[in-house]
Amino acid sequence: NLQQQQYVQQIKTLLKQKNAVLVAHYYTDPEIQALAEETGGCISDSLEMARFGRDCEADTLIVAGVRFMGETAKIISPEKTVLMPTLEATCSLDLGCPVDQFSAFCDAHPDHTVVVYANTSAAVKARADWVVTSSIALEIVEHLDSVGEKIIWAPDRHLGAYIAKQTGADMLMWQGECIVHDEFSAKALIDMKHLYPDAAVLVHPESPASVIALADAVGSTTQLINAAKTLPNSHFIVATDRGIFYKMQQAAPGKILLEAPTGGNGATCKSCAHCPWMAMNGLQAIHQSLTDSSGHEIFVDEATRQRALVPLNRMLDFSA
Ligand code: CIZ
Ligand code: SF4
Repeated sequence: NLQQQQYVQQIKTLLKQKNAVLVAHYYTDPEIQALAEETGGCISDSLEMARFGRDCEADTLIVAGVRFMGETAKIISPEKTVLMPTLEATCSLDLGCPVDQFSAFCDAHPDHTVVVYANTSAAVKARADWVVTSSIALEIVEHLDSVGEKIIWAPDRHLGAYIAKQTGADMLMWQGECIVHDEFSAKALIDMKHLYPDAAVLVHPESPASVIALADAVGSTTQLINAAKTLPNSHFIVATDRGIFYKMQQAAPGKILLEAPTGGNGATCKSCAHCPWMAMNGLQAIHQSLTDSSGHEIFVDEATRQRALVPLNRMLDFSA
């Protein structure tokens, strides 16, 4: 509509004026991803968002995603101003892993290497030996296992269980979950597969093991987009946030993309395959962050930043 178009035009002007760039996650709404694309920003997973933010020339990063993504950007690019459309956009994995409890858990198992998912606060990262994202978790845990390390894994229990199964690594699990992926239902998915017998099932490993067991491809957002590009099927049933359809459809034009079913129906599912915090990244909020940055800027205290940078750089160097 007209108001949306006005926001888009004004945001484009403001991005130029402030030498700012829009860095958007695959799970944000399609108009946000389209704007990132049109303005030379980036649309990606959390690992690539961080890398893009570090390597681009902009003075200011507008991180359209959830809070841990803004913090990660600030940790590795302290000289840049990092703004978020809203600082209220959090993540159930981050919320479910408070640093005090997590530190006590680590202290109780001092002989373990601490591996945390990127979906955590800066303070939790500061307590870790390694940070991983879902696109690189398997390789890093495989490596740690091969050199005989015992692992504390936090916070996503489904992703942790999947990696433990794939690698055979010794992993002590924190019991967190993503409210979006945790809702996908194996029972409903089996029914749906009967309706679309030729569809390939693409599953993000934050989903329950029973859903992963039905997958033709399991992987991070980037890996699932690649699977849609490569697999010959005409239909895909996709068990991750539906925001991914924007890029997946570009990568696999002409293919039919279907949302995997959640346990509830439209009236009872909690997140209905779209993260409520990702959904807070609207055009109006982006516009506001560019016109008045107060209440939009990410700060990480310097001692925490320096400690969190070590395990983050380990991941970036490992994946380089
Ligand atoms: O579920 C998320 O928040 C994901 C997949 C983040 C990421 O690594 O891109
Ligand atoms: Fe967190 Fe899940 Fe939302 Fe990703 S989709 S930000 S893991 S709650």
